[in-house]
Amino acid sequence: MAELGTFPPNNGNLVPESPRDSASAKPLVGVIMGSRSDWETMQHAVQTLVDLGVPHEARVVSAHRTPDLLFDYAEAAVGRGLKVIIAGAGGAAHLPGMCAAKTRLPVLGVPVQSKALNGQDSLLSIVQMPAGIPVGTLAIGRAGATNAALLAAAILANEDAALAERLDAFRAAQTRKVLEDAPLELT
Ligand code: RP5
Repeated sequence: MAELGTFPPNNGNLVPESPRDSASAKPLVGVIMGSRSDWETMQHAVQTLVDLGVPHEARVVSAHRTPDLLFDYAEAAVGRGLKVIIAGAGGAAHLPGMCAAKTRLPVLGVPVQSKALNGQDSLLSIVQMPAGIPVGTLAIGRAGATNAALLAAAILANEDAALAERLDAFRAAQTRKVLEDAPLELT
């Protein structure tokens, strides 16, 4: 299992090490975030991808502090074989939108919970895209990061029967756990 507590292991690239993914698996999902400080949130996206055996990479790419790197990353994404990009950022969260402006890949935006405005700034920065350049915007914080990974897996599962089975199994296990933890007696 990859060590997910700190970022970044392996010089900025988090290599998947679940039983289903070899360390050399070509990444299908790119997880990018505006700052190392976003890792606390974005590790939940990465953990979910690890759990589902989805080959991925994780990198810090900032729309404001490393704009050229962002353009290079987004422009190269299709050619590198990525299928989905998950972009998390907080505050003036322009990373998902600018990434989407430079690639036709589906971009899923995760608003990181900011200290100043609790993530409402992040959410509105990401969600209010002009028609023509879509970003699929998730919830603020951990739930959004987890769901971005599940959504990325669902997109990939359309063309990957084994992943579809793992996703179905995850959902069934989740349902079972909720029912076992809080059985409801109907009278
Ligand atoms: C954004 O600014 C990042 O996505 C992060 O959420 C926020 C604060 O960054 P740091 O000052 O913690 O590096 O670009």
